[in-house]
Order: sequence, then C-alpha cells, then structure tokens
Amino acid sequence: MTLYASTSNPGKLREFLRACDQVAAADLTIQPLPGLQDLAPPQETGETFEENAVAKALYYSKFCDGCVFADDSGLEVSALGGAPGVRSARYAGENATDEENNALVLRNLEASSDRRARFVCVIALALRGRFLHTVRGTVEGEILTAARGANGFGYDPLFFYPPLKRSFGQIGADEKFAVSHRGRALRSLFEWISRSPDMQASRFVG
Ligand code: ITT
Repeated sequence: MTLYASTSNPGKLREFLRACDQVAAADLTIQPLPGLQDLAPPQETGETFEENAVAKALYYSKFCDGCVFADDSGLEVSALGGAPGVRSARYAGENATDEENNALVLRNLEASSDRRARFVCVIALALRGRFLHTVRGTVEGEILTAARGANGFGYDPLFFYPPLKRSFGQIGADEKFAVSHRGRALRSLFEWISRSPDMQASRFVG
C-alpha cells in the first residue's frame, strides 16, 4: 500500500521518504503526493495540531485516489506558554524563514532560565475526502542559547536533546528519526494500519 505524503515542507518530506526504509512495515511505502506543488495550500486556521492535520489531510485527499497523510507539527516552549505551537512555521511573520523564527524564539527567551520545550507532530490520514485516523508523537528537550549544528530544518539547531547531549541540528537523520516527534508519530501510524482490518481490505489500497 502506498501512503501519499501531502507536505510542502522539504524538511518534513525528506524525513518521511527516508523513514520509510526504516519503519519498513510489510508492503507499506511512502511517496510524495503527485502534483501537490500545483495545488493552492489549505488555510491552517485550527487551534490544535489535530485540527490542522485533519484539515490538510482531508483537503489533499480529494486530489488523490490513494491514502493521503498530512503532518502538522511544531515547537512548544514552556516559558512562552506553549508558543510558537501551531504557529511554528509563521512565528516571526507570514513568510518568515527558519532563521527569523529561530531568532525570535531566542530573543523571547533571553531573560528566561526555564528552557524546557517539546516538539509535537500530529499525522492525519484520509482517503478521498474521508477522515481515517490521527496519531501524535512528542519529544522533550531544551532550547539552547545559540544555534548548534546545521542538520535538519526549522528549529532543530536550537533543540537540545539531553539523552544524546546534542541538538537535533547536530545529529544525523536516522538518529533524529529514532527519537523524534515525527518518528514516533509515523511508527504509531504504521502500527495502527497494520492492526486495522479496514486498512488491510483491498478497497482501501491505493
Ligand atoms: P506543510 O503544512 O505543508 O506540511 P509547514 O512547514 O507549513 O508545511 P506546519 O504548519 O506543520 O508545516 O509547520 C511546522 C513548523 O514547525 C515547521 O515549519 C518548522 O518550523 C517546525 N517544525 C516541525 N517539525 C520540526 C522538526 O522536526 N524540526 C524542526 N522544526 C520543526
């Protein structure tokens, strides 16, 4: 069965495509949603990761015959009351770059000794406009006082992961996927699919 990844974020897509080899459940494979770059992106107006992930999955699944999934994810910083949260991609403004978003997080945390943060990833699965399931993955860490490393994307260079004593910007893609919010969510999704009789039925196979 092919699952189509509906994301416009190249960092997420890279992780999903590479992950597929790692998670490697029987006969499950991930491909980019064909033609996504020609579609207008859906509005992300939800107040939760779940709402946004479901809205994106439902929207994109209308343009495809197979199962489509969408990822809504972001960084929750304790001292910022959970911000940037669902606004992670647009924290410093509508078309903000990763560097601008990272700089704003550092600036807003300048006076804070509480550096606790978590990444959250919610993946929603849909088939031809019908909602199927969501899964959630999280990972706890700390916000550094300056970026470290150039791997990954988004807030990775600011996110220190204590068990590995390095930031997500300093670890490799496979190491990140083994512990990350996205890796956890995707593994849950694969488990759910492998346990779901409906998903095994041929009418769902894209
Ligand atoms: P799509 O909606 O098309 O998937 P997007 O980038 O707009 O792309 P989101 O609305 O879910 O996706 O925003 C997620 C933001 O959270 C992303 O742009 C990063 O800034 C941040 N983020 C999510 N996962 C991350 C990760 O693994 N590492 C670093 N930053 C991450």
